[in-house]
Order: sequence, then C-alpha cells, then structure tokens
Amino acid sequence: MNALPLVLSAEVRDALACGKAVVALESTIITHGMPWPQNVSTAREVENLVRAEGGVPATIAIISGKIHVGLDDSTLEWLGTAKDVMKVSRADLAYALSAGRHGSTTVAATMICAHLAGIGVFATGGIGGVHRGVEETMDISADLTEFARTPVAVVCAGAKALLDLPRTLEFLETQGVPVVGYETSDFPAFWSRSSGLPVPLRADSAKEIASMISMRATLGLDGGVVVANPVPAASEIPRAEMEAFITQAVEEARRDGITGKAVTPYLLSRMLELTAGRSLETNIALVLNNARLATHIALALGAKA
Ligand code: PSU
Ligand code: MN
Repeated sequence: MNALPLVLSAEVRDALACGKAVVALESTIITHGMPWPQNVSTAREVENLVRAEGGVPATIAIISGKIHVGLDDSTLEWLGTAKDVMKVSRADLAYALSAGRHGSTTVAATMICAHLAGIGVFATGGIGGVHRGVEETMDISADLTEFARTPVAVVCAGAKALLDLPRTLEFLETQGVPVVGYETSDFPAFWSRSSGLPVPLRADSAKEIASMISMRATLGLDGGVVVANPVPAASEIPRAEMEAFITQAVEEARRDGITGKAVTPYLLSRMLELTAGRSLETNIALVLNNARLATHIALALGAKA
C-alpha cells in the first residue's frame, strides 16, 4: 500500500486539530475557469474573506504528485500561470498522483480530497452538471455522481447556466442528493439569481443547513449536499440577457468539436468574450458570496459539536 500522498499546510493542520471552521476551496476555477490575473487575485480574496469571517481557507491542488490542502501565496501565483496543470476529476486523481503530475481539482476531486483531509464544507462558483445536448454527447459532469458518494457540503451559485438545468436537477434527485436553496425558492443559475426552476429544498440560515448536514450524518446517509446560493442582486446578469450568449457559445463548442473536459473551460472563456468581461465580474462576486456562506455553515457545524 502507498502512504496517502496528502500534505496539509501548517495553518490547516492546526485549524483541524483544534476544531476550527475550515472551508475547502477548489483550484480548477484558478487554472481553467478564470483568466490570469483575476484567477489569482480572486483566489486570494476568497481566502482572505474566509479568514475575515472567522474561518480557515484550505485551497486544494495536486503538486508534483501530492494532494496539497492549504496553499501558500507563491504556490497560488504559480498555479495561476502554470501551463502543465491537469484538470483533475475523480477519474484522473490516482493517475495524477502516481505519475507525479501537477493538477487542479474540480468540484468532484476537491470533495474527495477535502473528505480525506477531514473537511466537510467547500465553496466553489458553480457545480458541473448535465450538458445541453446530452442526448447526443452523454456529457454529464462527474461532479454530480460525486455528490452521491462523498459527504461534503458544497456551496455554489447553482449549476452553470450553460448546462441543462432541468436535467441536472433530475439527475441529483435520482442520486438522492439534497439541493438546498439559501434564502431562495428558485434554483439559482450561476450568473443569474433564478433559473426559473423551483429549488427542491429551502433554508434561511446557515444554522438550518448545518442541522440538516448533521442529521444526514446521524442517519448514516452517504454523499454530499448542494447548497445553492444566488449571486448578489447587484452583481447578477439577468437570465434573458445571458441566454442568447449561452446558445451561441454552446453552438460554437459543438461546431468546433470540443469534447470531454475541455467543454466547460471553452464555454466559460467564450462567455467572457461574448459579455465583454461582465461574466467574469459576476463569477468573482458569486464565488466570494459562496465563501462567506460556506464559512458560516462551517462555524455553525462547529458550534453544534
Ligand atoms: N465554478 C466556477 N468556475 C469553474 C468551475 C466551477 O465558477 O471553472 C469548475 C469546477 O471545478 C467544476 C468544473 O467541477 O468547472 C466542471 O467541469 P466539468 O463540466 O468538466 O465536470
Ligand atoms: Mn464533461
């Protein structure tokens, strides 16, 4: 058996040892989700916000074949510009580690690594889901099946609006994954506050969400929780405005033969161009908003223990 290739930063190790509120953060958003330099500045801002709210941030990435939980500033900067970084999901994780590669972790891989480190709450932008055109492509993000297996609560602004959101919700329901709207009865659509679809469950405080998470543990239920937190109104781009851009970007991806793990990065960077940078501003605002709520949930979970 290999030793577990897991490296905790001193800050994260101490925080976990004394039961502080630790919030996991992913790194695919840094390497494949946002352009430099906003990717690095956002990663830093998110970490600082978690600290300001009373938590400890744990950004997760794979460096030279080891899972690092908690990155220092120079590593964040390196990650934001490095070119040889794999986008690592569940399928790629063991390979990236055994081959000694560098990798950024998707929602699915970050959930696995957070759980290995003993972290139960994680903030991201928007989870992956069922892609538009799934009838042809079978493209369903491995994030969705991860929610059925790994007990981590993921705070997001819903699933990316580029996706087939009705099918994404159906898939999560089939897999037994709770999807909880925070202070909303609508499933958020990433850049927009509402998808026009009802969210299956609703909670109006971090404490309520923490109670549900601990009840799931009491019941011995497998899997995670999707906490869907709408982007602040001041930063949203209305759904009607986004829809034409989304249709165009999805059509271009099909035309250009983009498949597999390249699809989501392609679509996000096309949206950035089509909205002349507005989609990135909104993406940054929603990630920060999610990090705040994730910290409050982690604090509420700690208060109950
Ligand atoms: N949230 C963002 N930007 C991103 C992502 C999430 O605001 O780039 C990433 C996450 O890592 C998520 C991934 O897991 O997009 C989905 O990729 P795919 O559709 O290939 O599973
Ligand atoms: Mn995919």
